Amino acid sequence: MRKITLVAASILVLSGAIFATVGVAKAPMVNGQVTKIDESAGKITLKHGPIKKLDMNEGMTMVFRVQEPAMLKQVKVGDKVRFDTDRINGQITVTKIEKAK
Ligand SMILES: [Cu+2]
Repeated sequence: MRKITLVAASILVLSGAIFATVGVAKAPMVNGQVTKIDESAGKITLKHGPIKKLDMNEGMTMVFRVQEPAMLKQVKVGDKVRFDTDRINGQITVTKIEKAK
């Protein structure tokens, strides 16, 4: 009986992890506007709305690192954008960015 309980518990934990992963993947992109681009530093300044997964509950303007330098060529200052972020090596990093349609 104890074995069955253990298996059931493992399945519950596993499916929880899968749902959490899918949830992150489906998280909507954040709306923002480019206010500055620093290609030599690989950084972009974005005015953005709340980003719940980074505990930013209010909009603000801040500097982000970009995952790929080429991302800085896809947008220019003044562009309205949609972007996604993650903490990579402890640094808040833009992982995806596109012009808002
Ligand atoms: Cu912020």
